[in-house]
Amino acid sequence: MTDEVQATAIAHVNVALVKYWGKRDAELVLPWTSSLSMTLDAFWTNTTVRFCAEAGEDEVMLDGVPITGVPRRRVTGFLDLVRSRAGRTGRAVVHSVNTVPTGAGLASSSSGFAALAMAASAACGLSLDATVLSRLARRGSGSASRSIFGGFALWHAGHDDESSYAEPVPSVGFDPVMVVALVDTAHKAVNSRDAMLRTVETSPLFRPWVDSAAADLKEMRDAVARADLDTVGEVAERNALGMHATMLAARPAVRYFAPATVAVLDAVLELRRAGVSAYATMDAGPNVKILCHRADAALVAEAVDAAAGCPTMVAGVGPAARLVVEL
Ligand code: 2P0
Repeated sequence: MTDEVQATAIAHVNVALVKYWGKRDAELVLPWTSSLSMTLDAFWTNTTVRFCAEAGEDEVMLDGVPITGVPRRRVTGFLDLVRSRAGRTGRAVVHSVNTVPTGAGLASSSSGFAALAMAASAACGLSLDATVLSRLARRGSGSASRSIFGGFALWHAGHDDESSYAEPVPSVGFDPVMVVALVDTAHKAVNSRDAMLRTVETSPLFRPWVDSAAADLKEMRDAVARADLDTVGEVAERNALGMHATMLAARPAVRYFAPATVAVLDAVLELRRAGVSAYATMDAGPNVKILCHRADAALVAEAVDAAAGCPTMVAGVGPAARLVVEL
């Protein structure tokens, strides 16, 4: 075995159009519902993993700063999983750089664990196909299973480790953008892992939302395949607001809406009344992602600015995760 081995991977953030919210099995990260996402070109994580021969503590750096506590344990636990698959021992050094604010509901864990899964497995000499890689990334963070793929990806909930993985969804000619309204990029008060657990355990609206998700998924898959932005948008908006309703009904409530969030949601309704195809989705944070045609992106950004005075970024459909070839 080589003493020191390393690999670098880049994975892009994805935003779910039909959401994952709630685990049936926390250890294996098996979700209650299947979900479907769009990978974004504008936000990604670049991660280098080096495995050393000597024993010792793993070193995990995010944006040049060592991470500690629970986030660090999630990474080292994931590295243990990769080491045990590869039959490798010795410490790891991980350097990760995010182009997206971490922990602010901008899906940094989706790109983060997808890049980590790809870089760590390659550094160990494991040659995994995209399905196996998706299953591995899922163990780090559920949404990461989808960031292995570019374009649109469907994560099958499955019923065990083998059957729970993502795959690409056909989407010929579908090229929308998401205008991301950066309402607040500070670290959120309740992280998504804790929020979804509380929702599953206490929200009387959780089961009805799970029951409605199957129809949303089917409608979404068909609409993506025929590049039908209005149906994609309608289903995405109702699915996301339904997910937030489950959280609002949790005990105690999990509420990610800020005043500016509501102002942006109002602006989206105004845009639709004016005939613009613009639809909102939100994740575990106050930021709003507005799906629209590329030609309308500037108009949507202006409306957000006028309504809430917050900055926006425009993201198109992004590529699959990939290894960076070192020269
Ligand atoms: C999603 N989110 O489908 C949903 C919608 C947030 C709202 O996946 O506990 O970081 O690591 O599996 O993937 C965020 O949760 O959760 C998420 P874990 P994850 O994108």
